[in-house]
Amino acid sequence: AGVKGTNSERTFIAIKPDGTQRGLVGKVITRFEERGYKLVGLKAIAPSKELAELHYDDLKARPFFAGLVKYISSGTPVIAMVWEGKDVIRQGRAMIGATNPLESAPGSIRGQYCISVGRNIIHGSDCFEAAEKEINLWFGKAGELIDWTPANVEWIQ
Ligand code: RTP
Repeated sequence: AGVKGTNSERTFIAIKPDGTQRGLVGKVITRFEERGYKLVGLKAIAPSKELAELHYDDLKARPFFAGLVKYISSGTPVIAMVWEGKDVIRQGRAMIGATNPLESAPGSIRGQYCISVGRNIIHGSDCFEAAEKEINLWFGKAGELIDWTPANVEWIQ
C-alpha cells in the first residue's frame, strides 16, 4: 500500500455491483480525482466467489457473509481501483462514510447515494494492513499498477 504516512500511500477502493448498476462509477472517480488523489490502478472485474471470500475473509463468521459474497460475485462488474496520495487510506474512509449509509454524513459518498447497509455501493480499505492485503489480492499481477507523476503535483501538494 505504498509507504504509509507519505505522499505515496495507497488504498484499495472498489465500486460494488450496485454502484456499477446504478451508474455511479464516474461520480466516485471524480470525487477522488478532484480531492487531489492519483489513480494508479483501475479495472472492471466480475469477481469469482473465491475472490469475494478472500476479500471479506475477516467477516466469514458473520451471518451476512454468504449473502455478501453472493452479491459481490453476482456477475456485475466491480470497479477495482488503487488511489495514491497523502493520508489516502483514512481520507478515503471519511469520503466514503460510515458502513451503514443511514449513519453516513450527508456529504459523504454513501451519505449522498445510498440508504442500505447491504447495498452501500463502495468499499475502501480500513487500515494500512488491509490496504496491503487488498491491493495484492486484486492487483497481484506485475504491471497492473503504474507509478506516474501528475504535471500539476506541485499545486496539489
Ligand atoms: P467495506 O469493507 O465494504 O468497505 O465496508 P465496511 O468496512 O464499512 O464494513 P464491514 O464491517 O467490513 O462490512 C463489509 C460489508 O458487509 C456488508 N454488511 N452487511 N447486512 C448487514 O448487516 C451487513 N453488515 C455489513 C456491507 O456491504 C459492508 O460494507
